[in-house]
Amino acid sequence: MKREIFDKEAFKKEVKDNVRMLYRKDLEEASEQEIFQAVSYAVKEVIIDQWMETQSSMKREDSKVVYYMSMEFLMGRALGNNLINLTAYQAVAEALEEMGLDLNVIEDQEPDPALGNGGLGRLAACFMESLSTLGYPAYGCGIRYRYGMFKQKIKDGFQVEVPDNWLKDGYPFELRRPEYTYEVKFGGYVRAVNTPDGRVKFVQEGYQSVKAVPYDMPIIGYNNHMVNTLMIWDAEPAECFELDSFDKGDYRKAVEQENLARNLVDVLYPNDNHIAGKELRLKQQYFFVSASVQRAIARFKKMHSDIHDLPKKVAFQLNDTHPTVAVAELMRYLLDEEELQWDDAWNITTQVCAYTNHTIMAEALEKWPIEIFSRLLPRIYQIVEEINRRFILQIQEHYPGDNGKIERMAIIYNGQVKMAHLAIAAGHSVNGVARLHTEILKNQELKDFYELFPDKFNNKTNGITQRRFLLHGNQLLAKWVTDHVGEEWITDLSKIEKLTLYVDDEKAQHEFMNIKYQNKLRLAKYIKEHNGIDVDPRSIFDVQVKRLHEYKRQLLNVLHIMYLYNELKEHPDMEFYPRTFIFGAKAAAGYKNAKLTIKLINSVAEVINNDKSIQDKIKVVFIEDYRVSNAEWIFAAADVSEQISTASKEASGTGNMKFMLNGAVTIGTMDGANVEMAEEVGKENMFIFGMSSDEVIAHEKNRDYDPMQIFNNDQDIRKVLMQLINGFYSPQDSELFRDLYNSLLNTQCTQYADTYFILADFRSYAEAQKAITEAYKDEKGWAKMAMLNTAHSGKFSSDRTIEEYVRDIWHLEKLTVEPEKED
Ligand code: 26V
Repeated sequence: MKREIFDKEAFKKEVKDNVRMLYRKDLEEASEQEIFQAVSYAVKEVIIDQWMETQSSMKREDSKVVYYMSMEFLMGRALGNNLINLTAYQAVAEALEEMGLDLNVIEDQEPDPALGNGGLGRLAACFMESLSTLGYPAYGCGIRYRYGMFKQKIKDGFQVEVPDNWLKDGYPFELRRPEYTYEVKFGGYVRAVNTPDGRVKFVQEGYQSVKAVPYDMPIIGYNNHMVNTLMIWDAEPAECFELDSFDKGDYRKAVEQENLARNLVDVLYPNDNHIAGKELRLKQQYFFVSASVQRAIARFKKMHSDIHDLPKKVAFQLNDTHPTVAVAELMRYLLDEEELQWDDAWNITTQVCAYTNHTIMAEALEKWPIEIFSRLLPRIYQIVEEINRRFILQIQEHYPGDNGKIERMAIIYNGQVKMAHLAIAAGHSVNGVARLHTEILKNQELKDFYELFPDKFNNKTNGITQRRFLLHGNQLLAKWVTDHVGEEWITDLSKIEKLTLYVDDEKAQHEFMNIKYQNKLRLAKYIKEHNGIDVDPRSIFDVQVKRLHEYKRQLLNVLHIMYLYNELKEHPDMEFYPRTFIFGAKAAAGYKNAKLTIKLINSVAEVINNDKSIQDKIKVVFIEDYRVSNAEWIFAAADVSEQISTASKEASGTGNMKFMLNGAVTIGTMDGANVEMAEEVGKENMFIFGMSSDEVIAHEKNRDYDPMQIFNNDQDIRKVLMQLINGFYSPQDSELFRDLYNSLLNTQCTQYADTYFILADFRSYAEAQKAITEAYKDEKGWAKMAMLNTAHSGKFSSDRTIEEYVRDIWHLEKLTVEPEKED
C-alpha cells in the first residue's frame, strides 16, 4: 500500500511554523521567497526520512555503488520535481491553495541551479533521477560552483552575461557535510624515500592544500522511497597551521594557500566547445576528483578490509574526459597509500573506471600542457608518465615499428597530456552516446584505439527523464496519457506505445491538439511577458532551443527565415501558413560567431515582426535566458523541433527527445540520436533533410566542397547572403554581420569556407520546411503524426539508458528501500 506521505493539516502547520522559525514572521508578512524556503524545508523533512532509510538499506545490503563523476550537473529546480517524485504534488498544491498560496508561483521562486552548460550536464541530472527511480545505489560527484551558468540578458539584440548568484538566499535542498572534509594537495615536488623494508615511497612536499567540503543534495526516486545523493564539493582554505611541516611559518605561502581555495570553485566554465587549457580548470578537475575518490574509498573501507574487492563494490563513470585524473588519483592511492604493486593497482583501477565520450569536435578534446600538469600535480604526473610508458610498450608490441601509431595514440605527446587517451587506456569501457556517434568513434576518431581494444567500445544511446519532461513539465498531456494508457509509462516509458491505438481516433486527435494549444497559450503568455511580443497560438510554433554553436546551425535556421521573408515580400499573395520561429540559446562569452548569430536572430526579428505588410505571417522570437525551468514549457508548446546539426557533429542530442515526447515533429538531419528516432517513429513521421554523415566526412577528407559555387548559382541564397553585408538587417552598420558572411564564403577567415555545410544543405532544408507547412495544413494528419511521435518515444527514457549502463558496465543490484516501521 502506498504510504500517505503528506498529512495536509500537519504540512500546513509546518509551513507556518517554518516561516516563524526562519524569519520571525507570520505567513501574511512573508515574501514569496520566504514562503518558498518555508515550503521547501517542510518538504525536506519528508525527504530526510527516506534519505536515511536509503542509506541504511545500502549499508545493510552492502550494495555496489556507482560514482557518476561529472564537472557538470544541470539539475534545474528541485521543489516541483521532488514533490512529483514523492507523489505529493497535488496534495501539496491543494494544501497551499487552502492557505491562499499558489504552488506554481512558489516554484518560480526557486533559483534554477545551473551547474552545467548544456547537454552533458543535463544528461548527468537525468541519469541521477533515473538511478534513484530504478533503485540503483549511486552518488553523483561534482562541484558546488558559487556561480553557475551565467544569466543571459539581451540588450539591443546582443547577449550580455550576468553572474548567476544562485546561493544568495540560501538553497534549501542542500546539506553541508563537514564531517566528510578531505584535503586536496597541489604543487610542490615529489621526494623518493627509501623505507626500512626496502621499498621506495613517494611523498609530495612543499605543496599547498585546500579543504574539500561536500554538500549533499537528495535525488529522489519516483514513488519508491529511494533517495540517492549528489555530492558537490566546496573549497575552503586549509588553516595556516596546516601548512606542510616544511613550510611552517611561511606567511606568503599561507596567503597563497588561502587564495587557492578562494577562487577554486567560484565559477563554472561557461564554454562547451573550446578548450582554453586554463590552469584553474585543471585545478577544479583534480579538486573534485581527489575529494570524491577519497570519500568513495573511505566509504568502502568502513565495510571492507581487502582493497582488492574495490571493483566488486565501486564503479567510477567518467562523464567525458573532465574527471579523467580519477584514473591517476586512484592509482596514486593504491600505490602510495595502500602500497600495492603497479600491476595489482592497475588491475583494480581499470576494473573500476569507465569513460563516456560526448563529442567528436576536435576543439573540445582535452589536452593539458605538460608544464601546467606536472607543476600542479607532480605525483599524478609521474603516474601518468608511467601509464604512458607502459602503454607505448603495449602499442609497440602490437604494431612493431609503427611509429605513426605511437604518435597518434600516446597519452603524452608533443608536450601535451591527452586526457581521452588516458581514459581509454585506463578504463574497461568506452562508450558513445548514440549509435551513429559510437560508430564514428570506432571507425574514424578513435579508430586506432578501437583496433587495439575492440571489446572496450560500446554504445549507450542517451535518454531523458519523463518525470521532469512530461509529468512535471506538461501536466495536461501527462494526465491525458495516463487516462489513455494507464500510469505505467511514468516508470516504464515503453508503455506509452499503447497510444498508437488512438492515433486515428478523431476525438483523441482533437484532445491531443487541444492540449498542445493550451501549452502554446501558456508559452505565448510567457513570451508576451518576457519579450513584449504578441504571437498567435494558432501559428506553427517552430522551435530551436539549445546551446549556440556553429555546428548546431542556428544560422541555417535564420538564413531560411530571411529567405522566407524575401519570398513573402516578392509574392505578397502567395499562400503562407503563419509561423512563429522561436529560438533560445546561450553563447559562450568568447565565441564571436555564436554571439553574432544571436544578434542576427534579434535583428531579423526586429525587421520582420514590425513589418505590417506581411500581416504577422512570420514572427521571430528569441527567448532570453533559456534554461531548464523555461525549457519544460517550451518543449510542451512546440509543434516543430529543429535538430539541424551538420551530420556527424551532434553526438546525440537530448532536446530532440524532449520535443518528441511532447508531441513535436522533428525537422532534422540524420545525425546523433535523430537516426534512432527515425527508426522508432518512421522517417515518414519526421522531416529529414541534408547530407548524410558519410557524405560530410567524405567532403571533409577530400576538401572538395565549394560553397562559392552555390552562392554563384542560387539567386535566392545569394540575395540572403548579400543582406548580411548590405545593411538590410543592420542599417546603422552594414559591416555588422560581415563575419557571418565570411564564415560561409571566405576561405581566409576559417580553415575552409562554410565548415558546417550550411549552403550545401540549404535547399534541402527549405524543401523540408515546405513539406512541414503542407503537412500542418492537414489537421488530422498532423495530429496523427504528433501523437505517433509521443507514442514512439519510449526508447528515449533515461531509465532505458541506465538499465544498459547497469547491465554492461556497472553491474549494480536494485535496492528496495523499506520505510522504517512506525510504532
Ligand atoms: C567541453 C568543454 C571544453 C572546455 C570548457 C568546458 C567544457 C565543457 C563541456 C565540454 C564537453 C561538451 C560535450 C557535450 O556537451 N556534448 C554533448 O553531450 C550530450 C550528452 O551526451 C549530447 O547529447 C550532445 O549531442 C553533445 O554535444
